[in-house]
Amino acid sequence: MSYDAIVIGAGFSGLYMLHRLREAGFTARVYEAGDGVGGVWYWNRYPGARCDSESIYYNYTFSAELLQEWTWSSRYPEQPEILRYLNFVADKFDLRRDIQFETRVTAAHYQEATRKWLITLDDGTQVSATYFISGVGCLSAANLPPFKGLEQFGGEWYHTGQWPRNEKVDFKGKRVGVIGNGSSGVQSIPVIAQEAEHLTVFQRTPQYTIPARNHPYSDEFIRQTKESYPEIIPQMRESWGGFPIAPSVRSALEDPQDVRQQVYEEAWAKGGFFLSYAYHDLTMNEAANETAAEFIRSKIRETVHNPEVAEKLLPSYYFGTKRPILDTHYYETYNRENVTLVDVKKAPIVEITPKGLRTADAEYELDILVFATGYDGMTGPLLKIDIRGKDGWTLKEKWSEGSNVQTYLGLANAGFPNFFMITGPESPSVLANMPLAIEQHVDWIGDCLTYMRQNGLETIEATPEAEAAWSRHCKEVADATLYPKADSWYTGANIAGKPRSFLIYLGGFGSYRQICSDIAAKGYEGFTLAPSPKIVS
Ligand code: NA7
Repeated sequence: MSYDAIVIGAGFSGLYMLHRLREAGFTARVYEAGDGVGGVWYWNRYPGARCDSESIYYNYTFSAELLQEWTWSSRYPEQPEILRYLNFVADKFDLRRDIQFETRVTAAHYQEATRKWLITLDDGTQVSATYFISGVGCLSAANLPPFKGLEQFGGEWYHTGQWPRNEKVDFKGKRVGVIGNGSSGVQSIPVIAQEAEHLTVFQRTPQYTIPARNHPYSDEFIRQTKESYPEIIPQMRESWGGFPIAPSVRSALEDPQDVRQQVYEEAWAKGGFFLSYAYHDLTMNEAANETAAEFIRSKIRETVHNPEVAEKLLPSYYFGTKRPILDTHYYETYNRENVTLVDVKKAPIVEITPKGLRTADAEYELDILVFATGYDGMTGPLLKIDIRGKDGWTLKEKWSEGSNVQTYLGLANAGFPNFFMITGPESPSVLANMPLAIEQHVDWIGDCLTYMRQNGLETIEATPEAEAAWSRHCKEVADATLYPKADSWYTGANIAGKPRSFLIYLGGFGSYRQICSDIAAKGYEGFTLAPSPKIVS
């Protein structure tokens, strides 16, 4: 079989890409590993999993009708509701007929003779396409650290990002261990603690988390929001992060201590990401950062009754330089009698035993072990697939060369014609409102393919020079901030042996959008576009 385009993944990216391709008259096929749509929202079914972008902004915006038809229940809905939304979208736009479920793409090789991509599926079938588009997401390659002895564990174990689909994990009466306290750990720990007989949290690095202050939306609020979308959406598109929130223009160091305290108290009371937006220089200036960091530490000391436990929970990295976390009663959970916090930086995990887990100084008996250990972010999902461009060059080889991963705009790669990445490395992706970032890439790709068809062009490929310049720009922007100093999945530092490079464009979503539009308007500057030989001859 041959298609105009093959897309991997039926999450937010793949669903809209399919719709956009079909609307433009291209033939397209989506391959999806799961047995349903949803992507990250299909796989992340762990207890407490919820969105931490405010739901009224966590939408596709391409269809005014869809915006009016769908109604979110609360500020931060749980995973099942977001999955229902994506199923609603798939039904509304009749997307399923072009999606092949329970199918993984194992390889994608560019054939220079035919200028087609040859795609291999996990059942051995091969299909081809002119365009190969990745919608694999940024956080779909689960990181299961290679702890010694996992195979001998006598209990049940789960990774938060590969949670069982058809059975409820029953924590009642069980001794549960959770390794990891990023967003997934922080969301699941309070929920598991309520059910388990005992919960032991194995924490390596304390994190800053801010109350989500989730609440149901009133009918009136929903009515007003739906009415205001025509004004809100342009603001979102032009903003730094894809939300209609104007960042502060003030430095944290401009305000006297009492005023700053008030600003932080108000942001804390609102919950969500307001604290990150409280001053413009929190992720730029160490002293400014410390004011916010110390404010959160004071909240931890206030909330957690046992001072020794509170002390273990105090973070020391620069606030905001790892993905900010929102919680519902996270710190309060450590006041429960049935919860123990173990510092595995001080006494590292040595092995998983048949009965539980052994650290350097103690042994813990466990019935269930939950790995909230995160992901090989940004590049991991793509590198799980054997992707080869011109001359058989693999993406893995390409991204191992030089001092950092190189892409053009996070959308394309020199050496890999007609291959597009939706929210690839070096795009704003996860530091923007994801559905919006995805839509922008999908629209850009859709427009590009239409332009190529209209102009009799067959291949598009980033030039090495444009790519090197973009990567340099990404690095310069990141290096002017505190972000690269943190050991996070943004830098690849969370995966042993992964080359360290800042994998996200920090110049802001609105400016990035403008850059991409300008490049398209200049006839795809920085790309080489070639006509189809049959048109030339
Ligand atoms: P994260 O944020 O990467 O968190 C992973 C957690 O697992 C973090 O606390 C890690 O500690 C911990 N971890 C990882 N490996 C180990 C080992 N070997 N030993 C002990 N602890 C370990 O992943 P999440 O799934 O929570 O969130 C991912 C994104 O999803 C999030 O950023 C949002 O964008 C949504 P560390 O901090 O590395 O010391």
